[in-house]
Amino acid sequence: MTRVDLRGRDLAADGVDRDLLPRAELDVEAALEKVRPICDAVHHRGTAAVIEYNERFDGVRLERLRVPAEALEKALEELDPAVREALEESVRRARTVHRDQRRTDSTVRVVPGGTVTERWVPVERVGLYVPGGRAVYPSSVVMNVVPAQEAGVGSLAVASPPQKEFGGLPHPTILAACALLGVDEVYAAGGAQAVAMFAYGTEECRPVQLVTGPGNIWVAAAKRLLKGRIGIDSEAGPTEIAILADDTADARHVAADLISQAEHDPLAAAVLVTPSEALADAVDAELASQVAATKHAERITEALTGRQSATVLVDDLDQGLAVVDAYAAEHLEIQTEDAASVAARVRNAGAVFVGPWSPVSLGDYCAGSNHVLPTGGCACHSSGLSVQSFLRGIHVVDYTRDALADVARHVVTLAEAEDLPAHGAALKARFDWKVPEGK
Ligand code: HSO
Ligand code: ZN
Repeated sequence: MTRVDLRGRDLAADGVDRDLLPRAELDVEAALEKVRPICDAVHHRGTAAVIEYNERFDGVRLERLRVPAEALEKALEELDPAVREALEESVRRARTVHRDQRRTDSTVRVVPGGTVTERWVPVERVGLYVPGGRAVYPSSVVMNVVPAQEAGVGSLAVASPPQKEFGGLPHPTILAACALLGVDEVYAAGGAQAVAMFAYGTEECRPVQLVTGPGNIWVAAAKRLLKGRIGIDSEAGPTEIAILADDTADARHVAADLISQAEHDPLAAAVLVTPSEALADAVDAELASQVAATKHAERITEALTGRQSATVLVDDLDQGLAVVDAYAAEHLEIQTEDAASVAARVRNAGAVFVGPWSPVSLGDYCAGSNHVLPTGGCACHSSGLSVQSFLRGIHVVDYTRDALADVARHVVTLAEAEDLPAHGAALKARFDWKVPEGK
């Protein structure tokens, strides 16, 4: 991998210039104009427009988009038993973690007679987009559906592109994962038209309030365009792995883990941050031999040699932490001495994987953690998908007459200070147009 040498810089004092760090760029903005007419067409012409765009982009003309129940059942029956067992384990662990994230309503007594309750209410209906093509990830169905279900979302629909080789249905493994999770509303619809179908609703599909799930640049653009009308999770960009490692790390493991995420996409980012030049050399040597033996060597090589991937040399772990914090990786592995205390100092990452026995691949499938995580540096302000992503907190305000009388003069004063006297009048009207003195 390319080397970026940051040794000798006072990063703690100067801060880390993000431009020094490698990163892929995805121009979602440029895709917006192409996606706008697709969304408008679905808005105005419903299912017919989705069918036309499916035909144009996926080469399949369908009569109906809704996948019949029998097709879902059949896909589950025909699923490889080992894959079914693995998915069931993945679901079990994800449920264990996500069930624990559920919030309970809480009431705070602000003053005698005045309470504010925070009520957590699930989003009523959610649309989950599941990509087709190169990325057929039943594990992502698990990672989106489990938190939604644990949050108590009442209605969940899935859309995934129609596949020519499967008679116009979405990929059978995706259908099987939906069936396994008890999701029975699945549509053969892909790209921007699927997101628009969810947002506006069609004759077949009721509109949803929230769309989650990864997708290509067109899906990301449609989500950005329709945000506001619908809520969205983050716009998923190409996968990233950063590894902070010292010379206690095993170069074979470090290389294997960098390769594991590079396998997703030629634009995937793999970044090694280390104070050890010897480790950096050993990892490069390992990459050279391991990549050649992988099934997807071509795209892995492209990802590892792309400008988004690099080895960053630092003076020590303190400087290394400043770098990984500035990078804010989707996945961050800590492979150092006393990894748990180093990990405890990380501020920015989508998920942190501690020590030699917690590789990112574990988190992708079976750790119990969620693998839908912020990319592109968004981990400095956003979290991965969780039960919380599917809930809204509603403040319920309940004051008695006396409690209102006590604070009325402050409300009136602030309203006047903002030149909004009608706000104050709403209180005065309750007290014969006088401002109560309060206690
Ligand atoms: N690493 C991907 C998730 C995934 N990996 C799905 C395998 N399948 C983004 O976190
Ligand atoms: Zn992965």
